[in-house]
Amino acid sequence: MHIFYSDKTRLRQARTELHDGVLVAPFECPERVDLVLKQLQQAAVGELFEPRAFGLEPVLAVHDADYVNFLADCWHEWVAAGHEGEAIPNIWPARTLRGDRIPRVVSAKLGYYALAAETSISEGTFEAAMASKDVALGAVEQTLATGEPSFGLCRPPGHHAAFDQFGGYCFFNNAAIAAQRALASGKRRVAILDVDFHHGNGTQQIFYERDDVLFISLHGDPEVTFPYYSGYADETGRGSGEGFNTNYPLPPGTTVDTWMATLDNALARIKEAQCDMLIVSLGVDIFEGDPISAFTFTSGDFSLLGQRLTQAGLPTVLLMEGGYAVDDIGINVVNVLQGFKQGIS
Ligand code: SP5
Ligand code: ZN
Repeated sequence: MHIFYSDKTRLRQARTELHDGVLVAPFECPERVDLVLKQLQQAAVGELFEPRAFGLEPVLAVHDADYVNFLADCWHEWVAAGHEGEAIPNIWPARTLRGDRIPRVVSAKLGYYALAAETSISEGTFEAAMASKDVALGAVEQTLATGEPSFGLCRPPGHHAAFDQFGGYCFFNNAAIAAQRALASGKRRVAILDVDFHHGNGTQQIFYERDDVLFISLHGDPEVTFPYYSGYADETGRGSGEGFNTNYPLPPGTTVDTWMATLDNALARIKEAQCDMLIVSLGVDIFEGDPISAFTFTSGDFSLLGQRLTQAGLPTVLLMEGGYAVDDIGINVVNVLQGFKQGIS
C-alpha cells in the first residue's frame, strides 16, 4: 500500500464550527491526520510518500474558476474588511432571492459559494485544500503507474464540495479531482464508491450528467441527516449520466450486516458498469463512536469493509473523507487498509 500524506494539510486550523447554535472547536481538526499517521506507521501499513505540487489545472478540470479564485482570496478579503472572527456566511441566495448575481462584498460571496454554515474559512484553509488535493493526486498517479493500491490521507475532506460550492468541511473535491485525472490518463470509466456516513453531494453533482464516472454512495438517510437536500434514492443521474448515480440512504442505527449487504449491491453495480478503476471516498464516521454520526461499525468491522472492497477487482485508490472519533480514527483507517491488503493477497 502506497500512502500519501502532506504536513501542509495542518494549515487547516479553523477555530470555529457552528454546531447546534454554538461556535465550537471544529470536529474536523488537525489531530485527525496526526493520529491516523501515527497508527499507519505503528502498524507499518505501507511506505509513506509526500506528493509533488500538481498546481491548479487538475482543480479547474472539475471546479469553477471563479469559485477557486474566491477560495484563494476569501480569507484576505475577510481580514481586509475588518471582520474579527472566521469567515462564516450568514446570508444565501435562498429560494426567494436572486441566484443569478454574485455580489462584490466578501460576506455576500460567502453565501453564494457556501452550501452550509458549519464550515468557516480561516487563515491557511486554501493552502491546506491545495495540499489535500495534491495528496489525492499523488495517490491516483501512483496507482495509475503501478496498478497497486494507494491511500491518500486527505485533509480537509472533499466529497461535499461541488462544482462551485464548499461546505461540510470540504473545499476541493479530492475524489472528483482524482477521478478526472484517471480519465485524462486513459481510464474509460471510474467508479467512486462513497462509504462516508454523509452523502457525497458534491461528487454526485460534479458527475451527475456523465457516464464516465459511476458514483455510488451509502449514507445516512438525508431525511434526517446532513446534507439533507441531496442523497435520496431517486437521484439516478441525468442525460447521458442516467443510471450512473446510485444512492443507498440508510436509517440511523443501520446494522453492519445490512450495510455490508448494501455494499454487495454497490459492488455488483460497479462490476456491471465495467469500470476500470475504483476510488473509495473513505469516511470512517460510520464508526459507532462517531460524535456526529449514527451508524454502528466497530473497529473490527472496518477490516471486513477493507477486505470486501477488493471484490471489485480493480486498481483502487482510497481517499480520506470524514471520521471524527479521533481516539479511534487511526485504528479504524488502519483496519480498512490492512483488510484490503489481506483481500488482495
Ligand atoms: C466530510 C464530512 O464527514 N463532513 C460532515 C459535515 C457534517 N456537518 C454538519 C454536521 C451536523 C451534525 N448534526 C448532528 C448532531 C448529532 N448530535
Ligand atoms: Zn461524513
